[in-house]
Formats: sequence, structure tokens, C-alpha cells
Amino acid sequence: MIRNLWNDLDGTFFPESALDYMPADRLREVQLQRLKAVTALAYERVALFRERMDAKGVKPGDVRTLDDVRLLPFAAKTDLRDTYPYGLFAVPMSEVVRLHASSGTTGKPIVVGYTAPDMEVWKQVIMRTLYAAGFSRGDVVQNMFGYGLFTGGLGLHDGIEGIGATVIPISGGNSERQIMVMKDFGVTAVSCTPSYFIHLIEVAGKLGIDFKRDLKVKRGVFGAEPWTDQMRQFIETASGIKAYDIYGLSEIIGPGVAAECGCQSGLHVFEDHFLVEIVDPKTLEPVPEGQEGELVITTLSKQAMPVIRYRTRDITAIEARPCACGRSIRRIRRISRRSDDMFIIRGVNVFPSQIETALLKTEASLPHYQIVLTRKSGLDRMEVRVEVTGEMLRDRLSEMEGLQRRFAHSIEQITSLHTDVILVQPGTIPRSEGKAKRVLDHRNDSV
Ligand code: DLL
Repeated sequence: MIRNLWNDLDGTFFPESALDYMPADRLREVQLQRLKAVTALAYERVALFRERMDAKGVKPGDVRTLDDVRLLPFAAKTDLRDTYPYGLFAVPMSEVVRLHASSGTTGKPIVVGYTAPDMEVWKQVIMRTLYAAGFSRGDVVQNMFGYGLFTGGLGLHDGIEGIGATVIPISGGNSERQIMVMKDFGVTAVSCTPSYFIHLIEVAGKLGIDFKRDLKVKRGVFGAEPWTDQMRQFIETASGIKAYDIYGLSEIIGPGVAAECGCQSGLHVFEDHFLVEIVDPKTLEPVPEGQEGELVITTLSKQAMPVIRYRTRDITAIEARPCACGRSIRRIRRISRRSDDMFIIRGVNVFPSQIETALLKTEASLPHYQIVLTRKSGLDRMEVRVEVTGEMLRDRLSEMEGLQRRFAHSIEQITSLHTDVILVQPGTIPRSEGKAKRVLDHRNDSV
């Protein structure tokens, strides 16, 4: 049963990008067949899904149509945290060939795993992503997504090789060197977070390098954080490249869930592998087609970690009108925001609760803090303002620098991000009657 889950459509072989053009009724058939299989797999192998389905009185056999996905219980990031590290795995570790991790809501990361066939699916969806953005054999691709536990770098990597392009596995950081490599290696395409690319445009300028005149870069895929149409316009005008939006999340696969085509009017979801629903984040009921809501995804072919009805917290809408490119797989609109308080800085997902955990580990902090996000020359900065006891400010001024350092270190340990910490008087952070406003995001105040 498991083997039939991927790229084996009743014996019909579709070369990967042809799957984007599969007739809609055939696509729905494939989805239904896979939905039934994945529901059975999750029920048989994953205690959390079985217990939740039993509690709702639903059996895998109750899934007879695609709409029956609504009978199934939801899953959320907290489920990965609560079953840390491997509790949602549906296969023994001997079948898991890769692990990645992403931020959880507190100090511990969430862990995701892949079997060898999962890796093959991942490579294929990335190849489809790259084809959609016009990448091809002959391109020299500078992959500046982080390599390591983050899914961005290594996720893109295999797909870039898969289409026969040349990958430069440079990862992020060291911006001057990035520009040097871009120039000297004749780079024609790039991949990174949009904010990092904006920063690189600025760095190039300082080095006296003009993107349009001195570099060969023609296109790029950007994602892992929300970015606006204005940011895209800025990137395209300042660097002369075409900038495509790509979307994904670790819990589902990593990058490779949805991607823009040349029309740049919404992201095509690789629907043969991912079943999408849009629900009202409050009632969890489906919203009418075309209306905004929270994206919920069911993996249709993942073996190591199948996920049923995952609440992504990302707000979007399904664009049902056919796309001019001819792809039959439907599109979602660009993700504008989230329905929870997670924010993404330099590609790293951060929850205010992580900052809180870090702060409260250190003596003398009061549970009043605010996170201020700004953007300068395309680089995101995080400043944490935290109230400390009056006694600390009154009697132990000499210790303040050390305290600031300890706070910053503690935050860095949990988030891996450098932070500026400002200690403030008790009562300085505005109190709110309802939900505390923990994050002041000023990043889009300018580009
Ligand atoms: O960011 C995977 C990825 C890597 C996607 C490279 C694209 C490119 P996570 O770290 O688990 O995985 O973060 C997932 O990032 O739920 C969204 O909130 C946000 N996100 C990802 N892509 C986009 C995008 C990777 N294109 C979370 N636009 C998701 C807006 C995005 N938000």
C-alpha cells in the first residue's frame, strides 16, 4: 500500500512537471485514492491520529469522497511538540533517511523525518517549483537558503540538481562573498529569503557592483517568510531579475508545497501530494471558495510523517479560476499573514513564547517584554525590551551590561538569533486590557 502512494498513478507514469497539467478529474481521483491510503496509514501507525479519530468515532473507511476529509480531526504544531521528537513518525527509524527541524512554540524544536521515497517526492516537487519559475539545465544556481536542520537549503538542493542545473550550496550569510561568487561563478539564478536578497542588492551597490550591468542573474525563487508585492517590485526593479514566490513548511515537507509560475498570480499547489482546505480560523468551518481563511493541509504521499489536516496558521485563499499558464493544479494567493503570533526573521521562525521562556530563565526579569522588529537595508533586526526589577536598576547598575548579555545569550540559545536587549524600568512596557501586544513589527514601514 505504501509503495503505491507516490508517482505511481495506476501504472501511468507522468514525468514530474506533466503532473501540473493533469486533467482535473484525474487529479481528484488520484487525491482520493491517496487520501484513503494516507488516512489508513496514519490510523494504523500513529497513536495520536488513531486516538483522535477514535474520539470522533471516525474510521479510515469513512473517507469515501474528498469532502470526507472534513470528518477527520485537525493537527497542529503543538502536536509535534507534544510528541517530540518522533511521536508522529509512521515508520521505524530504520526507514528514515533524513531528519530536519524547525522552531516549536517553546524552547524545543519540532522534528520531521523522511523516508527514501519521501526524499524522491521532495525532489520532484522542487523540480516542479523550479520549472514553474523558468529554471532549467544550464542555470548556475546560488542556493542561499540555510543548509542544516532548516529545510530550505537541502530541500532546494536536490531539486536544483534534479533539473540538471548547477547548484552552488553556499547557504546564507557572508554577503560580500555571496556577491563575489555571484559575479565570478557566472550565477544565473538564486534562491533565498526575499529580505536577504534585498540586503544583497544593497551590499552589491556598496561594492560598486550593478546587478543589471555586472551580473548574469536572471531569476530567483524566494520564500520562507511573508513578502509583499512592493518588495517584489523593489527586487525586480533594483536587480533586473524575475522574482518568484515559493511556499512550504517543515511539517508538510519543507519548500515545495506551492510555487508561482511565469504568470506570478498566485502559487500553484502540488495537489497530487498535498490536499488543501481553507477554513475559518475561529470556527474551523470551510469558507466559501475564493474567500480568505487559514490554510489546512493533508499530506497525500508522505510515508515517514503523514500529517492529516495540519493547521498551517497561514492566511490565504484558493484561486479557483484557471491560470493562463495552463496548469490544472489550483493556486493559493500569496500568504499575507498568520493567524497566530509567530513571526519570521531572517528566515527563522520565532514565537514570542520562545523569547519569554528565554527571558524568564534569567533572574531579575519581569514578565513584561516587547519585541520590536525593524528592517534596515533589507536586513531584519530584532530588539527585545524587557522590564527588570526596580532593585536591579537602582542598586546594581554595574551588573546591567552582564544581564543584557545573559538575556541576549539565552535568546540566542533558543532561537539562534542575535538580539539587541534593552532593559527598561518596571511599568514602561504598555499594558493591554486584552491580549498583550508582544510584537511591534515595523519592517514594512519602508521596503
Ligand atoms: O520556511 C520552508 C521554506 C523554505 C519555504 C524555503 C520556502 C522556501 P518553516 O521554517 O517550517 O519552513 O516555516 C514555515 O514560513 O508556515 C509560513 O508562515 C512561512 N512561509 C514560508 N514560505 C512563505 C512564503 C520553511 N512564500 C512558515 N510566503 C510557513 C509567506 C511563507 N510565508
